[in-house]
Amino acid sequence: MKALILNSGLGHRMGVLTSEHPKCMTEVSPADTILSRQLKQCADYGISEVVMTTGYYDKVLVDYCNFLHLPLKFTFVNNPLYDKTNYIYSIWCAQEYLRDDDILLMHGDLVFENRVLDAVLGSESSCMAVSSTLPLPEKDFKAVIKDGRIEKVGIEFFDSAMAAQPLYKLLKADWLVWLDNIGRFCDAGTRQCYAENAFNEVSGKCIIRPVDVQDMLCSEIDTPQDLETVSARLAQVSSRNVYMCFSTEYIHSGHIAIIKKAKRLGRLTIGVLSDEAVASFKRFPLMPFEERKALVANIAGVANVVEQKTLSYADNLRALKPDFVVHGDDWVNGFQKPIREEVIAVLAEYGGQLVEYPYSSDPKYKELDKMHRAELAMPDLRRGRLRKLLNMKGLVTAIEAHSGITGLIAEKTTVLQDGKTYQFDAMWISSLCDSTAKGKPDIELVDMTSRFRTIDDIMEVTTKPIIFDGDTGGLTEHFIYTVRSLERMGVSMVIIEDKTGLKKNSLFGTEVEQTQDSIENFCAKIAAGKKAQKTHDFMICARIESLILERGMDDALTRAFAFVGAGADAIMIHSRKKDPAEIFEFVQKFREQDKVTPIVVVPTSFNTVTEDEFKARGVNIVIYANQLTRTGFPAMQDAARTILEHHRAKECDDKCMSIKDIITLIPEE
Ligand code: SPV
Ligand code: MG
Repeated sequence: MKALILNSGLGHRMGVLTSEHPKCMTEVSPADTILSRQLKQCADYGISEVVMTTGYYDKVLVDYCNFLHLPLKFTFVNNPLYDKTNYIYSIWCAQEYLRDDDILLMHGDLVFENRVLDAVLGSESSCMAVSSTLPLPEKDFKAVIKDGRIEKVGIEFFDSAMAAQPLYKLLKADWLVWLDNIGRFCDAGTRQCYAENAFNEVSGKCIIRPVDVQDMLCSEIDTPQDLETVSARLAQVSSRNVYMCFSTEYIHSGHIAIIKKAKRLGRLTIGVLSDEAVASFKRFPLMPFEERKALVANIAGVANVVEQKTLSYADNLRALKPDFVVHGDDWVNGFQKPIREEVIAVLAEYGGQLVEYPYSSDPKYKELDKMHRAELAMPDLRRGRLRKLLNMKGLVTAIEAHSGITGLIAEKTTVLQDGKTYQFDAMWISSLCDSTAKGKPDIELVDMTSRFRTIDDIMEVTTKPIIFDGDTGGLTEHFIYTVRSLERMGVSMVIIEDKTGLKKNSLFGTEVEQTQDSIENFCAKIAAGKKAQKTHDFMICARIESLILERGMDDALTRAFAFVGAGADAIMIHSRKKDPAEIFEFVQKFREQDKVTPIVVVPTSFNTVTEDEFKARGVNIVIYANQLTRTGFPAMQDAARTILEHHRAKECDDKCMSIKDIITLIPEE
């Protein structure tokens, strides 16, 4: 597309302001003249060729354009009869340069804000800027609109008309129809009328649609009074603030493109999501907040960067009161829809506006995302994430997974509530559920090789950190190897319980015979494990069975401090009571002496306590240890029974996921 800017006129109504240069060189802001603004806008919107008609102060104008050093190729065409003809003839003088492309046509005295250019250039058909909200001007252009297109343009039309501005986008086919008629006018000696007179005769073949720019700034400057009004409006437009939110860790061309559009609307502030918000919304950020902030701050056009602590924009919008919020249109549906609705509501509180641009879904962005995901699944990155999450969130949640599919449920289940997204932070590979899935009792019968196989199945399809239920840890000599293997695989934490001999599930409590290990032995096992590990990331958590085995609170606490002394990175305190009192008592007494060692709980029995309450009391990891197994198996038993009862599968159908859903449940990577 080429720009055609008409600058041949005398601009005599401007008085002394045009005594030394053409009107377009009049200053409209401290930084710009009418013309420099137009030219910068052209360059910014990717227009590289400008055809400019000249006349009055021709040389001053040409020198000025070159002096601006913009990435534009100029073709200047002088209208030798500039003082005797109108711009219809200037256009005709330049016609040989105007036949090979679409045209953005503007008068040289027109000042318009970028939103106007967005609307005009965004039009798929030829168009002209009109306003449905401005009163019809007495002496300026009006456009007669019929059947969604412009029938006539002129100062004399008032019926079915709207105020119109000489800013057109003209597709080549339409433009050539108009241009040829301009030629007929000029050849016939009709050179003192508007080019629009030629258009009015051929408007049936040159289809120009109105683009309604309402009360956006789009005005010609004809008089010193116009200059004052337009300059004041321009100052307002330039002081507008724009807000966008970014959660990304890498910048691709799609981000740059939307930033470029956003900054055209005003001074751009970017809200960078906090690590915690990113972790809850997407997945754990590989790059911490400060680095993401620096990345965004250094993008050209970004004036300011602030932290956005939640997915909800509300706090930042109320604090910053931006005139515009910019976003891709991908959030119109889907899980971000409520966030969008809240943005619209908050903007309405003070008269702000949401501007949405089409979302760019280039396949290479998906590829980048996939690579990023793959990185998160790599052992070194996955292993260290549990510690990072603990530091970041204070309280981490984990849900049981015992297979690829339960791993995917743990990985992908998300709930949007009160403008926040919730998902599990980590996965727990329970001995109970791993054994149950294999139809075996939870007595350390499923050997480590088989348990590692389960870890591998889960790791293959997920990225979240893994906490492994290591039962008793086995013999110390064996535990060393287990630690090394788990660490190498990328597991973040192993929890071993202070029992010995034939281990039974803790939820049996004292109903079965269980032997608690001595403090000395168990400390030695912990110390040996800590010595064996190679990285700082891997964590060994000591699980205390004193409350399960009814050995009392003092025993539990004595063990806890001894195990921490032996090197345990965390303590898990277990109970099978419904009442959380003994867990709370333990946490309180432990925290009186140790403020930092993470505490883990498994609230299978004491399941009324919320995560917030646990956090407030000083707990750091909450493990939902068996709920997927306990909900999945009854559903399967019920299906099996239903088929047996009816001797066919029909009655079972309503209980089943559709075949289509099940085959699309797992996307092919
Ligand atoms: C498991 O999930 O295997 C556990 C927790 O060890 S519990 O079943 O509560 O003992
Ligand atoms: Mg277990």
